[in-house]
Amino acid sequence: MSFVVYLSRRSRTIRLLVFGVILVLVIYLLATYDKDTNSNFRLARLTQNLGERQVPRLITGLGNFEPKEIEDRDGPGEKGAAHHLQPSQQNDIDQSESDYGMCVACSDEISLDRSILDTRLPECAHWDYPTDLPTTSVIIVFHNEGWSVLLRTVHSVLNRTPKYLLKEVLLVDDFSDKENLKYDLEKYIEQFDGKVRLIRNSQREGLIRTRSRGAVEARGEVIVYLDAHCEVNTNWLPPLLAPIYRDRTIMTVPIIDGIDHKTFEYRPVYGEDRHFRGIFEWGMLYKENEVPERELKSRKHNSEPYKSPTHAGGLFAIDRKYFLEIGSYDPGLLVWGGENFELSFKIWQCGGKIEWVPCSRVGHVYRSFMPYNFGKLAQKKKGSLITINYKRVIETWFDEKHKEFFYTREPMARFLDMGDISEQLALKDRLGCKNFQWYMDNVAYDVLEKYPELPPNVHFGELRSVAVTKCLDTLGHGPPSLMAVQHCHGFGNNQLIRLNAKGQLGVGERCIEADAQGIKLAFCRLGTVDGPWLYDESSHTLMHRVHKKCMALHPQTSHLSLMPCDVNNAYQQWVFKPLTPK
Ligand code: UD2
Ligand code: MN
Repeated sequence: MSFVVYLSRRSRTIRLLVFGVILVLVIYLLATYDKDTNSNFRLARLTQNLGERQVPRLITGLGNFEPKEIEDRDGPGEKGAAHHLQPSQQNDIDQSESDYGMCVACSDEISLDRSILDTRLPECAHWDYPTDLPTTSVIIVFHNEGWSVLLRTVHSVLNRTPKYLLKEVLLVDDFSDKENLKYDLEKYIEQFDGKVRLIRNSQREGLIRTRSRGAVEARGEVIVYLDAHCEVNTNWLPPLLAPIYRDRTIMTVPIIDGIDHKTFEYRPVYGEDRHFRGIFEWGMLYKENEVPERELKSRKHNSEPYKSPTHAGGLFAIDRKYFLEIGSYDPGLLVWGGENFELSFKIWQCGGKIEWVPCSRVGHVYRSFMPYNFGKLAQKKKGSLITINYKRVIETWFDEKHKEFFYTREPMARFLDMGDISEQLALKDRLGCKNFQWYMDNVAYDVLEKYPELPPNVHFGELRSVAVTKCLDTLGHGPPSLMAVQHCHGFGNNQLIRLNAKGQLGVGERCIEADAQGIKLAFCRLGTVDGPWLYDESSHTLMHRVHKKCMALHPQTSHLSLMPCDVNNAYQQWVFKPLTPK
């Protein structure tokens, strides 16, 4: 009897042991399961290169995520069509244009749930993505935005995002003072049963710090930032999450379509099969460039993500913890501008990547002008505040050689006080980041093709006419346009003229040329840094080497043109007067 008990006990132990071993084996196999070897995993190319820091996840399956039904609605602005108001509404149109930089009166007549056209490449509908993508907080920071425009952003996210992936829409109010935003939003978002959360700054922080606060407060694994005047397109989120799922150091960026600020027409930004990426010129203005062959060819399908040196700033997805680990944004950046470069240089140089995702499209309203001021934070004018931000960024991330290009293009930046960047330099050190030359050689290798190394300025400052003590001025016009002389105001800007060692006369990012009509502000020829001008310091003449004539001011009409050179004519004499920092 006791022998039988002994035997059965023993066999139970063996059975338990065998079962345990099998269990451990199954868990091990699941945890180390390599998704790339799964032939069903159609994103194999898209998401390979498992980063070292990748936490293995259990794949629970693949899903297509495409909506089951086509949005078929009729009404103003539906299918992304332009909506035109009546002539009798002109007052409202003008009022909202001046309050918001866009026609909020027009937006008010369009459904918050309106349909828009699917602007993606057709093949986008056929990708599968892992079903256990990370949960997401969509963070929308806002300051004095139009009610219907802000809420259409929220509705579009709720309507076009898989519920289980959307942890929350987090609205962060940057101290708005519009009545409806201040008093009615809490009530409005009650209908969303906690899916939409609202927090408010107790003072104006600017968009950069407000975004960093959003990251701290968010509850999702991934955070996605949107401006408060966006509409997300069909199945926009899974393609942004998939690259991050495989490598948490990838930041992903949707393709930004345009929403017209007057009619709210939703328009694809460019032909669906042409791809652009973010670069910059040496004054740190953001530019887009057609993606180089080298990068395009590294992919199998035209709808796959591609690497980009930088991004426009507003719309992107990033692993929340990763964003916090790399210090989110430099807290020394003020209000608006430059944060897109700061984050991009930091990500690339410190081991991460930026990918633009053609299958994710989001519409954005580009305003006619910036309707808000920078509040108490800005002791200075908007322009110099943005340049200070650029200076912090380049002083942290550029090397000596490339910093010089920035100061050549923005000579007054040398005199601006950028505050203390020692924390940023320490962070760079701590994260073991690569240098700027590495970034230029390996990531932003198309920048120099468009914006070559800048020769130093031989002169810069106001260009004063000796005859009338007035200064050459763009009058704030864009190119192509005639230039003129104006009262010298000493602030630079439209009167800050630079002559470089290769004869190029520039103002801001533009060039000064001459033709039969006169002296003109022109687009600089991409890829060139030379020009026709020769300044003679003894006679003070500015000669155009091709036409062999000199820049002259008409004594009566003040018209500027090229005239046969006459060194004794005061109307052909110009002096570069250095500007003093203000
Ligand atoms: C672009 C970016 C923007 C930001 C900016 C540079 C896109 C489409 N837009 O300018 O996201 O990166 O460049 O910094 O890439 N806001 C605040 N507080 C402020 C000012 C603005 O919360 O003090 C909000 C504003 O309501 C909006 C967002 O920040 O939701 C971006 O501002 P914007 O739309 O005026 O910037 P934008 O699109 O001209
Ligand atoms: Mn915007």
